[in-house]
Amino acid sequence: MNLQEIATRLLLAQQSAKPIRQFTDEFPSFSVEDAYKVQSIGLQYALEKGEKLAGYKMGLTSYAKQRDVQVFEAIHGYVLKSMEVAKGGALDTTQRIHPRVEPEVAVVLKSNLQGPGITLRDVENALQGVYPAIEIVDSRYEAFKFKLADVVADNTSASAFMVGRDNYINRLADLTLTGILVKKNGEIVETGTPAAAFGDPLLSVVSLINSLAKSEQALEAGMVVLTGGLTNSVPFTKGDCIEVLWPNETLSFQAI
Ligand code: OOG
Ligand code: MG
Repeated sequence: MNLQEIATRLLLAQQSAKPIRQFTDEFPSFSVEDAYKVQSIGLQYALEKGEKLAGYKMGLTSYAKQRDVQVFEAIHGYVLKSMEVAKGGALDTTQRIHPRVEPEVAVVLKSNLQGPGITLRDVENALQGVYPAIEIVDSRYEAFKFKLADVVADNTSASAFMVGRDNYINRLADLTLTGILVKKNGEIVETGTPAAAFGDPLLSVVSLINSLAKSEQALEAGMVVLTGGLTNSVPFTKGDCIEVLWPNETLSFQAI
């Protein structure tokens, strides 16, 4: 089992929008540690092509998401600048295999934080912004089926994201129980609240920073952190209009 080869196969699946078999079937010894190495090889490939790191994402931080994909552990991946979609923009489905959308909270810091030992208080003191966000996930595996190591190697299914503008930094007490609606073609298909992510999405940031510390990486000021899907993810196809409604802001896109 060659980790470079696994990274290359995942990249080809993404570029051709053709799904592949999960690696844990082929290589039963493929571990989560190997998978994070594959993920960083993938990031290296992207940076060599001139892509820029926009930040990180946490995954499977809510019970809804864990139950959805039957993987019961939080994971993390990276997001690139090229993955960002403008509010109200178009999302190209032809470049994707079986995209799904999920409502999330995005967090940005004003100063770098490096673990280990970072606490919730450290994150609160370093906050620049806490925003409504959307993530589009697109597993590179057939039938959206994977085990923990597979999904980590696949950069936690990262595909695209959108960040809103309504900053909750001075309303953090309101954030966790704020109601969110996900609409597909005008119909409500999911409802959720930020508390679904670890009880408080800021705890997801704490977890990310302490995980990044294992490879001596810091969360840098200005980077975006997607803190994890708050509901089941919602599949969509060409022609669908997706809207995520927060009290003061709606994030939407048109799938083309
Ligand atoms: C795995 C990625 C999970 C989240 O927010 O929980 C994730 C997947 O569902 O494909 O991004
Ligand atoms: Mg997500």
